[in-house]
Amino acid sequence: MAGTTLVSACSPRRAAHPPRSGPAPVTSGAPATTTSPASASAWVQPEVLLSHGGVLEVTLEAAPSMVPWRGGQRWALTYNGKTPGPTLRVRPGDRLRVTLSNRLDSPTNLHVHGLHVSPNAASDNVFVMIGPGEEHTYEYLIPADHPSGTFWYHPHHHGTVAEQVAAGMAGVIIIDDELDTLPPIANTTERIMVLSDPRIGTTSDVLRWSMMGMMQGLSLIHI
Ligand SMILES: [Cu+2]
Repeated sequence: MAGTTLVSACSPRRAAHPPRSGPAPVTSGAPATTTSPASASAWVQPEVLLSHGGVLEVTLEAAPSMVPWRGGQRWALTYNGKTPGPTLRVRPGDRLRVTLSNRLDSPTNLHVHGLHVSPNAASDNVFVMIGPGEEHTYEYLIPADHPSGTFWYHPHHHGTVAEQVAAGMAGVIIIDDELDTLPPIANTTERIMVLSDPRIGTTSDVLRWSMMGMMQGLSLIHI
C-alpha cells in the first residue's frame, strides 16, 4: 500500500511471550511494555498488547487525534489516540477479539492483513461496515499451525480505506511461536518500525487531496 510500510527488525529485549512452560505474562489486553525511546526525540515503540491464556481482548477506538510531530503536533486518524495503533502480539492457537469503536465521521472496519483466518461472519469480514458512533466485535481464531511473523491491521471499508490508512490508521500484529522463546532470539531487543508517509497539517484538511495529488499516488487502491 502507498502511505504505510511495515518493517520489523530484531535487536535486544522484547515484549514477547514466555515459553509455553514458563511463567505467564503479567498482562492481558493491557500494555506489556511501552519501550523507552532509543533517544528522547528519535524512537518510540508502539504500545504492545500480549495475549494471555490463549486470549487477547482489546478495544480499538478509531478517532481523530493530535499526535506528536517533531516539536509539535499534527492531525491524524488514530487507534486509541495513537498512530501506529497498539501492537497486538498473539500465538498460534490463540483467540484474538477486537472491539472496534468508530468515533470517526465516516464508516470504517478492520482487516487483519496476512493472517490465515476465516473471512466470514465476525472474523476477517471486510464487508462489515461500522458507521460513525457504532462498534463491532471481531473474533479471530488463529490456527494452531499458523506461521509466525509480522502482520498488520488497517481499515478496509471500500471508499474510505485510502484516507483512513494514509491518515494513520494502522498497527502491527505479531505472531510468536516457540522459536521466539529460544535464548538467542528471546534475549535480543526488538524494534518495530511502521513507516508511513502522511500529509502533515494541524486539521483534517490534510485529507483533501487535489487531482494532482491523486495522480501522484495519494489515492490508495491496493491495500
Ligand atoms: Cu491489507
